[in-house]
Amino acid sequence: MRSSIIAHIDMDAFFAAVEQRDHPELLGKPVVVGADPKKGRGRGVVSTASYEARVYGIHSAMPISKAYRLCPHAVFLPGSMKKYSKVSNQIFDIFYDFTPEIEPISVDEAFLDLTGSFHFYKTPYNTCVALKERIKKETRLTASVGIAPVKMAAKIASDLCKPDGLLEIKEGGLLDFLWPLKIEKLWGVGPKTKETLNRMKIETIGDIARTPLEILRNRFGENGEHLYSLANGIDPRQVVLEEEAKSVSNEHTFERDTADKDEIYRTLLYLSEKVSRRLRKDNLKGKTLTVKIRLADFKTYTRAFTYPERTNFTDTIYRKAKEVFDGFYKSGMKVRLLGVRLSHFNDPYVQENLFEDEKNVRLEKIHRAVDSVKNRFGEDAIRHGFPKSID
Ligand code: TTP
Ligand code: MG
Repeated sequence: MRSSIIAHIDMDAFFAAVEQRDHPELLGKPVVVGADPKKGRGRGVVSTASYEARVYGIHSAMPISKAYRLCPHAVFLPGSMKKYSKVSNQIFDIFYDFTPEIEPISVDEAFLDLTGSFHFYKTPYNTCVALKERIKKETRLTASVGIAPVKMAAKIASDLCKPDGLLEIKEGGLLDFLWPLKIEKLWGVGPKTKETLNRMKIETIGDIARTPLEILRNRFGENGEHLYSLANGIDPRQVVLEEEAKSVSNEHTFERDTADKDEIYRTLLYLSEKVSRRLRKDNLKGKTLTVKIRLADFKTYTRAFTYPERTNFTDTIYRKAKEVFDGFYKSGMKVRLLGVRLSHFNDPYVQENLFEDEKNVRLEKIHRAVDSVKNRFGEDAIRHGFPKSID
C-alpha cells in the first residue's frame, strides 16, 4: 500500500474563539457559548468553552446549569451559527487552496490528504505551517494540525498539540508515538470499552498492541480486530471526499410488486430504521429526505422533503417518508422498489438550535440505547412498534 500523508485540522475552541475575536474585551476571560444559564436554572447544554473556562472543568455538552455552578462569573453567550458557518466556509476555502482531497468532519475540522500536494512547500510540515498562517491571517483564529501516515494518528496528534499547535508523526515514529498513550485516545474506545480493557490490565495503546489478537477478538468481536489494527498503526481508512460521503440510503425491492399499504408502510419503517441507525453510527444528521419509488413498469420517481432541522431519528424519518409516499401514491399503482435516503449533512454535535430542548436530548438517549442493544444482540432485537391499523 502506498504511504499516505494525512493532516487533521481542528480550530481551537472554535465558537468561543470567534466570540473573543469579535469582542476583544473577552480575551483572556472564561467564555461559555451555549444555552442561557438563567442563573443556574437554565436547560440545555454548553456548545463550547474558551480555554480559560475549561480550567474550571467546563466542556462541550455539559449541562449549562452545571457550567454556571462551576464558574458563575464566566461570560455566557448564546452564539450565532450564522457567524460560525461563515468562518467555517472561510477556513474550508483555505483548505481547498492546498488540496482538493478534503474530508470535512465538522464545522471546524477536516482531514486533508496531502500525499500528492505538499511538494509546492517542499515538506508536509512546511505546507501545514503555511496553512496555519493563512488561517491566522485571514480569520484571526488559531487551528491545530496533526500530520501522520494514517487518519487516526493525525487526529490524535492535532488533539495533543492544542492550542495553536503543529505536530508531525512520521511513518518510522508512529508506534513510538502511539504506544505510550492511554487507550481512550484511540477512536472507538468509549468509557465502556475502556473499563473492560482496564479490567484486563490494558491501559495504553501499546498494551493493546501486545495483547494476542485472539483475546481481543474473543472479547470484542470485530471491534477487537479493529482496535488491534489501530494499536499497531494500521488504519486503512482513506480520506473520503465530500461528494462521496454525501448521502446515506437504503432500498428494498419487493419479491412481488405490491399495492398493499401495510406492506409498503412496514417497508418504509424498516428502511427508515436502517438509514437512521447508519446515520447515528457515523454521527451524521441529514436535512433532506428523499423517497424513491419504482413502479411495476420500472418507471422511477423521487420525492424529497427538507426538514427545518437536521435529523437522524427513526420516527422523524419514517413519518415524513410515509407522508411523502402518500402524497405520491394513487390507487392502482403497484410498487416494485422503495428507497429512503438522507442527505445534506453537517456536524451532529453542533446543535442546530442552541437551546436544544430536553425532548431532543431524551430522544437522543433512547436512540442510543436502542443502538447499543442492537449492536450487542442483533438487528432484530428491537423493532419499533408498528401500529396495526394505519390511517
Ligand atoms: P470541537 O472542535 O470539538 O471543539 P472546540 O473547537 O470548541 O475546541 P477544541 O479546541 O478542543 O477543538 O467542536 C467545534 C465546535 O462545535 C465548538 O466550538 C462548538 C461546537 N460543538 C457543539 O456545539 N457541541 C458539542 O458537543 C461539541 C463537541 C462541539
Ligand atoms: Mg475544534
